[in-house]
Amino acid sequence: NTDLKGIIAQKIPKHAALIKQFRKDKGKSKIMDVELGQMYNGMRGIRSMVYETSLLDPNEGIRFRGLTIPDCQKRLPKAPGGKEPLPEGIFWLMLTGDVPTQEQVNWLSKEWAKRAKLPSHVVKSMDTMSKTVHPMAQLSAAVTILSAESKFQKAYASGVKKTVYWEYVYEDCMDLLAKLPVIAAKIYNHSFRSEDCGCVEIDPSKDWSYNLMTMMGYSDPQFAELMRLYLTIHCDHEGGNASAHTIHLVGSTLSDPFISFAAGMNALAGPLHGLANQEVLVWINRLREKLGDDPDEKRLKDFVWKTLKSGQVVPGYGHAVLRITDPRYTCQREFAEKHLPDDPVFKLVSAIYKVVPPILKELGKVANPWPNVDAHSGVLLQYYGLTQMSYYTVLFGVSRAMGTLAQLVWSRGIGFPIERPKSLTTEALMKQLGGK
Ligand code: FCX
Repeated sequence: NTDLKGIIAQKIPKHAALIKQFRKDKGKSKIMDVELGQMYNGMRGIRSMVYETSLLDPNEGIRFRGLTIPDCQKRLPKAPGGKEPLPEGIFWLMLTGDVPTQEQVNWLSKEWAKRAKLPSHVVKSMDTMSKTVHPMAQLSAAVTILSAESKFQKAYASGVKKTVYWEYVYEDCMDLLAKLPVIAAKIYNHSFRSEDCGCVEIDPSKDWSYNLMTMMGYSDPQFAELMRLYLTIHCDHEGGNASAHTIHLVGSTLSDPFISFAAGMNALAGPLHGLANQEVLVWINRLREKLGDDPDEKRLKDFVWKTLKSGQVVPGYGHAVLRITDPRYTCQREFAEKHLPDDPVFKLVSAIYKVVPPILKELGKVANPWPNVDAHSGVLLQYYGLTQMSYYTVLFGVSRAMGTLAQLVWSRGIGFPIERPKSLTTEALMKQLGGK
């Protein structure tokens, strides 16, 4: 059955009824106590939102609707002759909760290809944007402008019932997902390639990742495989991270999916979040300039300490929730071991993996000394010729759309209200706790 909208139309009322009963039975139950320290520490660890598409375990990593990354690599459909999962499959999984068949995934590739064309006003705005605008700002601007096409916005203005909001949100999310590779490729071509690069069109017989790659001017089938893996593993990381949470929050005001997603991209563009993949390669290149490709351990350690002593973070290491090496790092490392074992930058990334965690442990204050997803993605992209580091986070954003937009459909389907946690002043807190 490839009727994706019909499948979720059946599932949403069942899940909404389950939640209704659950709230009736357990609505007053306590989940946890909140400590003052958590309020001042970026709300770290406070269990305060419901997000259905994925769940992060500090000691295991991410699960998408219950499946780990190795599970997804094994069970999700592949491109002909390919070994990596098609991102279309993980979107289907997150949206429906079911592992899709090859037929369902092929349908999704075709459906997105069908919806991919950009309106001419968006093309015009993108073409006239200054090339000095960071690719992430271009992404945010292009998607914001695309909101002129929102079906949800029009339906809301015409007064449709709350129970059918999700149907229009679904249409907008599908349109946005379909158009994102075209937007992303246009940003790449506009920023880094000559005006007459002969940018190709979507090929409806090919998958989402392959189309993105070819529209950016790449053709190596192994790079298409990397793209499929990359776009699969960056898709979601439960709901509390800055980009997902922003999209969830803005969506809860009934802003349309385009402007909700654009808001999340502005969060992803921060160096402590998605921009870290750019920062990692900038840092590695600086290291290579100073120490060459094969520095001994002592010089490598000195370089890391110098970074820390100058007050900077080691990009790509640490995490607010994870307490292990990120499985998204591990699967990229496995890809590199298979396809580029002799690449000097990959060898350097491996050497860094040996020296950084003990140093961060020694520092004493870092909760997680292990690498996160961003520590490995840049080295893979640059191996295939994608050396423009300021572009990397755009690919992260294209992928992050899948989890966050799948959740947006569910949030409107379930009828989550506008999000509005309570804040307090320090004065009010002192009054309550008796501090001075
Ligand atoms: N290098 C140096 N110091 C680090 C560090 C790192 N990689 N990671 C954490 N620390 C420091 C923090 O800066 C903080 O110092 P402070 O008390 O002087 O302000 C202290 O250790 C405690 O922070 P901690 O609780 O471990 O981490 P947070 O939850 O506050 O922050 C991030 C998590 C990811 C922001 C932090 O580890 C970091 O800055 N890492 C480098 C940037 C990065 O890789 N970001 C990408 C994360 C992620 F995968 C993604 O969103 O894409």
